[in-house]
Amino acid sequence: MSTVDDVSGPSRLAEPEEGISVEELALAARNHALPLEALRYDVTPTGLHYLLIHYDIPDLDPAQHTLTIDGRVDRPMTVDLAGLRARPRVTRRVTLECAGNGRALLTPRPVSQPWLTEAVGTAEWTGTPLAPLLREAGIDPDAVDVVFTGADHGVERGVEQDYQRGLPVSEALREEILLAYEMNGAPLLPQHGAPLRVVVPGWYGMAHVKWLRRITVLDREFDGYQNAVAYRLRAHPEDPGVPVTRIEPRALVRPPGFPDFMSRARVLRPGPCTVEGRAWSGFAPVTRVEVTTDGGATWSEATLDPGTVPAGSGVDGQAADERWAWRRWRYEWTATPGRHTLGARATDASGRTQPVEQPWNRGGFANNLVQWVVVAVVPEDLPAGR
Ligand SMILES: Nc1nc2c(c(=O)[nH]1)N[C@H]1C(S)=C(S)[C@@H](COP(=O)(O)O)O[C@H]1N2
Ligand SMILES: [Mo]
Repeated sequence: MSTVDDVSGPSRLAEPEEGISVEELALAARNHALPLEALRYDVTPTGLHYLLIHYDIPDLDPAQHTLTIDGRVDRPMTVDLAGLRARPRVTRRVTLECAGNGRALLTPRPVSQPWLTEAVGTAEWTGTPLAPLLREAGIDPDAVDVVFTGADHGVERGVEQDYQRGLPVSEALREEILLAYEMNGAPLLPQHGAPLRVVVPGWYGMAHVKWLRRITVLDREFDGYQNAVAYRLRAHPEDPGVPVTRIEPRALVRPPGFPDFMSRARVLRPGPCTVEGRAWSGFAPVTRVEVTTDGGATWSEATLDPGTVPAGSGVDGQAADERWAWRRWRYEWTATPGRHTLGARATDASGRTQPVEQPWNRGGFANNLVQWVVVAVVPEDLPAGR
């Protein structure tokens, strides 16, 4: 007889010289990243937003879809999409980043979705705030966690499950949390959670449960797989670790010049060059971005763009609240012939910043090591037609 263990092994680290496996390639092909040139957009065009789907995209009929709120509440309820659409409508611009971003660059490499640095995107999410619904349902005073259940089902490290994530009740009651049914002004696409997902501004991607069908209030800490086993910062397999929560600050450079097809290394002409990119943090606003063009030997201040509108209500007809969106930064550089290693590091108002030495944990989570972009500054055209 066969068991799920035949197809679902324990987590592991790659051997020192082990390359990316076909299994990791299969994950990378399903779950694409943001092409870094798309850092040019304030709002990521939907098809360029990164994707992370643990199991299969479920087959859901929006007309039949319902959301149930139950558990430790006085008035359990079930609402359909029309009911949610009839409620107050809010749009927020929110940057999402996968907690595993940067994992494939770690040594040793945790074997999982092999992200480089681009598992990020910014969208305008439209939906209705969650907190009023929870208040209408009447949360028990002894509530501890709120569990969000998706309609997708799979097996992970031997545990069969629906995708579920718990949030502390204090977080779940933040007014900024949305039950979103639109992304960038259009109905959610299947891969982004159609017809309904939760958006938890400031938190890593795993909290933004897609294909949302149930919200359950618990009077204890949620001990489901994605909270108790998967998304924890652990030094070794027996380490109970700490939960992965909010997004650590990160800046990304939009690679200047043009790329080599195979290596993705950059080629650039000498002279003035605006180095630019985006920076974000889920803890506090980004207050500073520094740029290096010599591999981290020296750092210079970049200029942060002001947000285009101040944080506001984000109600329809007004500009979306951008407090939780990335900010553009720029730095004027004079490129001189030769090889240069560019990087940027963000610091936020809580004092968090980005390390130049890798922060490491078993899952490769919340790792915000500085991104390095190698550019060859070449005076003339390269020989054509090779
Ligand atoms: N139901 C469900 N929700 C989910 C996931 C999932 O696999 N199933 N993946 C999570 C993870 S790990 C991330 S990073 C984000 C990615 O959202 P996106 O694909 O819309 O960018 O969705 C989160 N929500
Ligand atoms: Mo993720």
